[in-house]
Formats: sequence, C-alpha cells, structure tokens
Amino acid sequence: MKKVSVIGSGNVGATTVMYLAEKKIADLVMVDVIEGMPIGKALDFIHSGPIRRYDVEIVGSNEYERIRDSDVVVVTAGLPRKPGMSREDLLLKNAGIIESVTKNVAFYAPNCVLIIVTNPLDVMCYVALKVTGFALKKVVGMAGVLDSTRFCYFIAEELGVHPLDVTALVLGGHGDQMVPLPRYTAVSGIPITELLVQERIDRLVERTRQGGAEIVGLLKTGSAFYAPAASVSEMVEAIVRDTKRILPCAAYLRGEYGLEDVFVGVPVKLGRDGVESVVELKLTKKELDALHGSAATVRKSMDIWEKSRKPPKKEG
Ligand code: TXD
Repeated sequence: MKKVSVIGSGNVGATTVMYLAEKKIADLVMVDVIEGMPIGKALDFIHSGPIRRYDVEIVGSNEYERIRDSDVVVVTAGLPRKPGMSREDLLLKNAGIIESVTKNVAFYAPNCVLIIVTNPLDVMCYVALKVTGFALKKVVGMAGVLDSTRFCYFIAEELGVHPLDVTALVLGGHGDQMVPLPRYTAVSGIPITELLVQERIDRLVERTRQGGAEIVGLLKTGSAFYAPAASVSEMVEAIVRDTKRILPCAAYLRGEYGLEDVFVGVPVKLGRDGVESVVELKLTKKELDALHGSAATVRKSMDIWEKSRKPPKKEG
C-alpha cells in the first residue's frame, strides 16, 4: 500500500484525508501542531470505515516521524489572514511555516512528491522547492484543478448542461491572477466560444476569478475547503496510481511559455514522479500576456521572501 501524509489537519487537510480514505488508494497520516487534534480526527475517520467501507490505515500525530517514507506529502499547514495583517505579513508568516514543515518532509520522506496547498500558493511552492532541494518535478502546487472545476460548474449552470460534460482549463497564478482559457474549454468537445457570446464568457470568467472570495464572504470565517480538498485528492490519486492525467497545476517552469524560475499554473502530466512533463499550448498573444502578468506578480512575492532570508548588511 502506498503512503500519503497530509500536514495541517484543518479544513482542507482533514477533508482531503476523508476523500482519500474513500478512494482506498493509500494509507494515510495526518499531522498538525495542535496537540491531540490530528489524533482525534484520525480516530473519527477510522470509526467511519465500517460504514463507508474503507479499511486503509489512518494515523494522526503531532510528530513528523510518522510521515517517514511517504510516497506523497500534501502541505495544507498555514495561517489565515487576520484583521490588520498585510498580504506581505501573511506571506512571510506562511513562508516560515512552509520552511519548517518542508524541512521535516525532506528529512523523513526524501523521495516523496510534495503537493503544496497553502497560500499564497505559487510562492509557497517556490519556498518548498528551495528549502527541500527536491528535484523540480517533485514539487507541485494545487490551484488550477480547483479554479477549473469552478469554471466548469459555472459554464454548465449557464448552459443548462451536465457539469460532467464540461472540461475547462484555467492557467496562471492562483487567485485574482488566474488565466481562464475559453478556447480550451469545451462541452463534450464543442468549444464554449461556439456556444456562448464573448460577453457571457467574460461574466463566467469573472465569477471564476471571484469564486474563492464569494465563498469567503458567505462563510464569514475561513475559506472554501470541500472543492479544494476534492482537487487535492484528484492530484494525489493521479500520482499514487500513476495515471498520467493532464491537470492544471502550479509547476516550476524552465523556459516553457517563455517563463523561467517561477511557479505558475500550467497543464502538466501527473504520474508517479510528480510533474512528468509540462504541456505547452500555443497561446495567443493576449493569453500569453495574461500568463506573464500573472507570473510577474508571483515573482514579486518570491523576491519579498528571498529578501527576508538575506542577513541584514553589517554597518560600516
Ligand atoms: O487553491 C488553493 N491552493 C487553496 C489554498 C484553497 C483553499 C485553501 N487554501 C489555503 O490552504 C489557505 O489559504 C491556507 O493557507 C491553507 C489551509 O486552509 P484551511 O482552510 O485548511 O485552513 P485551517 O483550517 O486554518 O487549517 C490550517 C491548519 C491548522 O489546523 C493549523 O493548526 C495547521 O494548519 N498548522 C500547522 N500544521 C503543522 N505544522 C505547522 N507548522 C502548522 N502551522 C499551522
């Protein structure tokens, strides 16, 4: 049996464990810093097994040792933005958490594929890559699968068709910077550009961009977690079962799309080794400009983190 560990047993982490347990594809470990909490949640999942018909091993722990030799490690550990906290404060706080978590991952599970979920997503992937020194293909971020499933749903709703018939592609950085690609979005193979006028497509694109914020506004505390966890578990399954699915994920680029040394959402082939290849689409100038704009925002945050790591210059 393969082994998958999930760091951070909050909303996204615990729900990911639940979806993965039901897929029955790996033994599971959940880790969190809150004393006892992951152990309690793991017990709760185990008790559901006889009803939900799964018997994979589920272990909760406050100790990183339990993740030893995992095949996949998912990192959802992080802090939410608190009132008065700037985006930059949050970036550096969560970067600190990712640094400490991924150091442990590199020590106990040096051969794993690492899936990053914590926001700001694309920058956290970069932090994880630098800290672990993992091979480039072994670090991948979840965002595009979530943004794409939201886009799919909005299109299905608008057209009154079955959501399963819609396939959508959203690239770019996570959040406001995402780049939905209507040209590569289709209903049973029919491009949506043939089914909807531009103005309606633009409205759906905007709703997708605001999809996370819409839920935050309604929940009042916390952010979406069911669809994010479903998206993570889709990626984990592709890796554990080595299915070679093509999914939009945050991947490290080395010249693809004219971008270098940056994580950004692109279609990748996911398999046992993580990102087995990056699929390069022939984008129009407008689409490419949007992707580059998105990458430039990620790079700005990367620079903030890089600067924060440099020791202060000595006086005199
Ligand atoms: O599309 C995406 N990538 C995202 C990202 C979609 C949804 C959520 N997204 C981000 O994931 C969100 O902005 C957060 O940065 C993370 C986790 O979201 P979640 O909703 O699960 O947050 P919670 O419920 O607050 O859970 C975070 C847990 C919590 O239990 C903390 O105690 C734990 O992380 N935590 C840690 N665990 C282990 N080790 C350390 N250092 C640690 N610090 C906090």
